[in-house]
Amino acid sequence: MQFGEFEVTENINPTYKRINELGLQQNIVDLDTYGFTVIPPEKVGAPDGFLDRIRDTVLRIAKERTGVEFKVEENGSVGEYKAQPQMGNQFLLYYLLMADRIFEEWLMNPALYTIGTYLLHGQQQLSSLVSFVKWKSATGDDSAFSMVGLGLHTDSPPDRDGRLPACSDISNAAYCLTDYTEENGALAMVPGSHRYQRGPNPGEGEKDAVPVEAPAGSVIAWHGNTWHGAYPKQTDGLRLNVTTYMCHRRIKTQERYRQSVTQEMLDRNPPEFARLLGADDMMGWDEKGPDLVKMMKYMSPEMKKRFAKMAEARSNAA
Ligand SMILES: O=C(O)CCC(=O)C(=O)O
Ligand SMILES: [Fe+2]
Repeated sequence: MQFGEFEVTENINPTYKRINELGLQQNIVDLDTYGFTVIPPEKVGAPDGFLDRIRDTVLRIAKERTGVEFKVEENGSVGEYKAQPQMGNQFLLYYLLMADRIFEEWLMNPALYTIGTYLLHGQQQLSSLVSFVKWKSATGDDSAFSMVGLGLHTDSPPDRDGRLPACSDISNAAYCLTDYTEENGALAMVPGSHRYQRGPNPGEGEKDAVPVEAPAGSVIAWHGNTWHGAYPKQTDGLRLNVTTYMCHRRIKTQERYRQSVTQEMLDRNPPEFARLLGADDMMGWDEKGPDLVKMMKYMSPEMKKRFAKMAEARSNAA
């Protein structure tokens, strides 16, 4: 018997092997047990100079969208930035995959891809790729999205009654572009809360939260049901990240990549990229009906096999 080779789990076997090859076993145990993990820079394995390049790119886009020059060691300003939510000491740069090719490179980072594939069983689509640009609040009001305290919340969207599914529908991961310490506004996580199957009530979980400290170049990954928020930024300078939020393909994505990804982007990347961008997803058709040709072109190898078997069974029956 060989783990990683079972026939019935053929769609997840490559992920199982990749976890071992990349040395991510402990991170998987952390995620399953506590609902979050920190992947250190050496396991993130980005190429030399990548961290500086992506940080410079984020700062350039921040300038383009706000009209303000940004430096990591200086506090920022919202400038002319109009996107929601409007807050005094931070903004989110949305829709980054369409803003620069470096984010295509990041999306295919093996550690990031493997963790997302594990949490969403290979069924993930990119929901959003954003950067949180944050600095010290001049007024002391620092909570994300104007929530109280640490701003604890879940990323999985609850149903209208506030309940969450038992499985993970969402995986999220912050690539830290600056050091995360409690004083610098680290993420706050409530260990084990991914199993509660609901979000926190106002104030609930605050005393159980822990700061997730990690040096620049780390990836902090979490299960969509984990209660999390952020500590107030108390030091001068920026806290920067690139946050890659994935959802199960049966859920609506936050950003509209499936509709806007270009054929050129699909052609210059591996088939896994196309599936992350929903190229095999035919939902949302018009009077012409579903685009079956495109779906067949980009569907996973396992699904192709299942389709071939169905076609064979049909021809045998005829
Ligand atoms: O970094 C923060 O302030 C909060 C981040 C967060 O909640 C998220 O990325 O889902
Ligand atoms: Fe969140």
